[in-house]
Amino acid sequence: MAENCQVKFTDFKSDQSVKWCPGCGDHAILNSVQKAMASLGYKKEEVAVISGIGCSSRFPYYMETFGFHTIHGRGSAIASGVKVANPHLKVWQITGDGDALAIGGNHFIHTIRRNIDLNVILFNNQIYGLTKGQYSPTSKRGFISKTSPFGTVEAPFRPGELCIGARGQFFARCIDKDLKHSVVMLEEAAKHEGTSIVEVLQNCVIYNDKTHNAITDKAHSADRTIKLEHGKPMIFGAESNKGLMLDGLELKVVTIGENGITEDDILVHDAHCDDITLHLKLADMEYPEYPVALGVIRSVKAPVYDQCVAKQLAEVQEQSQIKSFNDLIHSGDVWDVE
Ligand SMILES: Cc1ncc(C[n+]2csc(CCOP(=O)(O)OP(=O)(O)O)c2C)c(N)n1
Ligand code: SF4
Ligand SMILES: [Mg+2]
Repeated sequence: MAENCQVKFTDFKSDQSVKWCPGCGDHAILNSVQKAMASLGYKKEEVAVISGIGCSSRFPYYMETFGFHTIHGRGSAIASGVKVANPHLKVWQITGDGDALAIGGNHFIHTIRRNIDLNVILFNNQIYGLTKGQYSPTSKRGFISKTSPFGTVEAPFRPGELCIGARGQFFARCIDKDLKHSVVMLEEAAKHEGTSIVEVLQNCVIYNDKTHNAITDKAHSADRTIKLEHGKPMIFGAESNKGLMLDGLELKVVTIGENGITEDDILVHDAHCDDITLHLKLADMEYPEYPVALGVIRSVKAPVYDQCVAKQLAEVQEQSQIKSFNDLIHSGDVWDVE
C-alpha cells in the first residue's frame, strides 16, 4: 500500500466539522476511504461521492471531492446516472443498512445486477442510527428496539447473500476499526470494474453498541473471523491451526493436526471463480458455527453497464445519418407547434 507521493490523505478532508457521535465507527471508515483514495493516486476532482440519507450518508460533506447527499434509498439511482453520464468519474456510493436494504432495496439489487461501475460502501450497524434506533433489515432476529419492543420476529438480510443473489460480481467485508485491512478492501473495490460492494461492520455507539463485538473484539477476532485472500488456503485462528474444508455440500471447520488433517486438505480461496456456490457459503458464514468471512469473497469480471452503454452509443451514432444537432434543424425549416 504505497501512498502516492503527490496525493496525501488529508487532501480528501473537507473543511466541514464532522458531526458523527464521538466513538462512532463512521470516523474510522472516513479515514480508511481518504487513505485508500490517496494510495490509489486519485485526484479529488475526478471523484464523486454520492449518498442517500442516514448518519453514514453525511459522508459526502466530509470529502473534498464532488458529492451529493441525495434522498433516502435513492443514492444508487443518482450514482448510476452520474457514472453513465460521465464514465470518467470515479463514483463512490455511501449507504447504510436501512438506506440500501430497506427503502433502497430495489435500487440496490438492480444496480448490482446491471453491474454499473460503482464502488458501494455499505455501513452495516444493524440499526437506523439517524432516526434514533429503529431495527433495520440486518438487525438480528429477536433484536429489541424502539420499533420492536418485544424483539423482532423476522430473518435479517445477509448483505453478501443479497449481493451475490442479485448477480453481484464483487463483494468484500471488513471491520470499521481495522483501518489497514479496510484500506486494502477499498483499493480492491476501486480496481474492480463493475459494481463493488464493500460491507463494513460498523459500530453505532449510541443505539446498537457492540453489536459486532463477538467477532470484532480483539481478544476473539482471530478465532471468530477468517481473512480470505485469493489463492491462499482458508486458514484462521490465533494459532493459525483452524481451517475450512468441504464436507459433502457443507463447509466444515477443522483443526490442522487433528484426525490426520494437514494444510493440504484445506480449501484454497478462489475469489475469481464464476460459480457462486462457494462464495455464497463463505458470505453466509455466521459465528458461532463458523468464523465470519472478511476479505474479498467474490471478484469476477463481467460486462460493465456504463461501458456497454458508451459502446452502444458510439455504434448507433456511427450508423446514424444524424451526426449532430445541425443535421436535425436547418435554417428556413418551419415547425408546426400545436
Ligand atoms: C422517504 C424517507 N423515509 C424515511 C426517512 C427517515 N429516515 C432517515 S435515515 C433513515 C434510516 C437510516 O438508517 P441507515 O441507512 O442504516 O443509516 P445509519 O443512520 O444507520 O447510518 C430513515 C428511516 C427519510 N429521511 N425519508
Ligand atoms: S447515532 Fe450511531 S451511527 Fe449515528 S453518528 Fe451516532 S454513533 Fe454513529
Ligand atoms: Mg444503519
